[in-house]
Amino acid sequence: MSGKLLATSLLSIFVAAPLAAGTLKQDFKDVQGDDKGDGLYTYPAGVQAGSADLCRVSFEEAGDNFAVTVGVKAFTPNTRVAVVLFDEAAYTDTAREWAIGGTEMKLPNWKDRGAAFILGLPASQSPLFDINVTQATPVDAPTPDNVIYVEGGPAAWIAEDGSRSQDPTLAFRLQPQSVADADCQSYRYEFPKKLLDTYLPALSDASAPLYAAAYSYVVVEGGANEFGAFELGSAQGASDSWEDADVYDIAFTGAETAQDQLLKVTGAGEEAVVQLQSVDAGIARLR
Ligand SMILES: [Ca+2]
Ligand SMILES: [Ca+2]
Repeated sequence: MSGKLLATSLLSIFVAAPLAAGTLKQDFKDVQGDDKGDGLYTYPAGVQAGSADLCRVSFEEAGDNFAVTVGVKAFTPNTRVAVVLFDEAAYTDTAREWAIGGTEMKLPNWKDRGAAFILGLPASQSPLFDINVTQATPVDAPTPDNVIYVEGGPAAWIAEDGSRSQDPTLAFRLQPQSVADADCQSYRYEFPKKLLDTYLPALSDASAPLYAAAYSYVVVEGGANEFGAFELGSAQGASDSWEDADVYDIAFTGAETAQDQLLKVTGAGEEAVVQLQSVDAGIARLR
């Protein structure tokens, strides 16, 4: 066989190869400098500027694994990024579930049809890792970092053996991998899709719609820290009412100004809680 014929044969093999199942790959940019909550929030003392400024949230299927990559302007020990994945049934359900992290937001009800992640630095790089396990808080259910939550209230997560657990010592821990990124400090969190076969079958079903929400907040040692997120007070530019979302930045909001509007709470009581409702209002459709 001549070299030219061989090259042609190889080319035809590549052209004829069918697309492999599970090729989801989505990369969402977030504008920088919008880490101001409803437009007025500033960071508590001691927290580096940009610690909650999202600049990227990416999702990728990698064979039997799924990877979430988050980029933050300054990824510090105070940084926490919550990412929630959920299916069509959750998206269309009018009921809402409390978001993970005590952020005073509600999301489409992802219980038994979704999963949430609280993402931070690797344990070895953060003195605040698992602060909501080790620090006394008003809640009876701690919220460990870099785990996969399958229930928000009370919090429960995937254990090493794939079962549902409320024991932080048994949690399956995501291992953050630093990713080179010119825009921001990024980490990739990869896990086997089969871990979510029970709670989010849509993850492994290439034909099933899949949705995501992502938002950032900060944790601090001691002080006004409730349910995980730093409780914003008037000194931080918030009105200090309980329904203020303790969220600095949010992804998937469409136009830049839409974020302020989404996080600006009016009214009173349950109805005043920030609710992520639909695509481009804090939610992205991944497929
Ligand atoms: Ca941002
Ligand atoms: Ca944003």
